[in-house]
Amino acid sequence: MLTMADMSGHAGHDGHGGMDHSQTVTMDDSNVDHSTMDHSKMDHSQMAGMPQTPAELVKPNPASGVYPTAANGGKFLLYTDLSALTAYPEYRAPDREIDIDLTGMMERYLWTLNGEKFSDADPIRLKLGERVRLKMTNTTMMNHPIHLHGMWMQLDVGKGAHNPLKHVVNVMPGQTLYVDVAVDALGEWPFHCHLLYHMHAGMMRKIIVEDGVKT
Ligand SMILES: [Cu+2]
Repeated sequence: MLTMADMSGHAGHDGHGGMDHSQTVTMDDSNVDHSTMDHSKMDHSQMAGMPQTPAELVKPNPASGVYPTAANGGKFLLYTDLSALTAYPEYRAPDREIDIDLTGMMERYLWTLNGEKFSDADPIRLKLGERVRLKMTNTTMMNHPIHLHGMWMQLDVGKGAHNPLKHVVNVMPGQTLYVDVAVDALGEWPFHCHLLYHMHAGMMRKIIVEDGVKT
């Protein structure tokens, strides 16, 4: 995998070429709610007050105005269709949560995290051995495929230890997703939007994993 040092020369490479993603997840049809696929009948006014479970959050936000559908009566696949083949061995509640808003604007072509571009922002510091939950909220009107190097993101789709392990999690407009990271790799790791023109504009952070007692 690429470290921060590698990224300086090869920013476009995703660094996971040797991994076999097909072994990581399997398709699971059992949790799909087909009733939601006909979004024309959705009552948006009632959705605001509904509890938002992880599985519900993974569905596109109808209020975003960007709601993908499948052609010819097909099914648009969602992250809730993914399950890990084997249960994650040390699944537990996270030690802490970090808010990461995906921010920016098309008009001035600014793309940032929490309103700050990479060159202005402090690194995100994690402790080896802790388990961190990232709350990623896309405040923009574009998709952002968020990529973490060095460690898995366990996307919360409501399946606990069978939540899928991901290198890249696409966050749709108006959507909030939660991913858990078992912090198990010392070093400096890039965390960025995988639309590279967004990354170059500043939608990126350095994540530093330090040894020591977890906080
Ligand atoms: Cu982006």
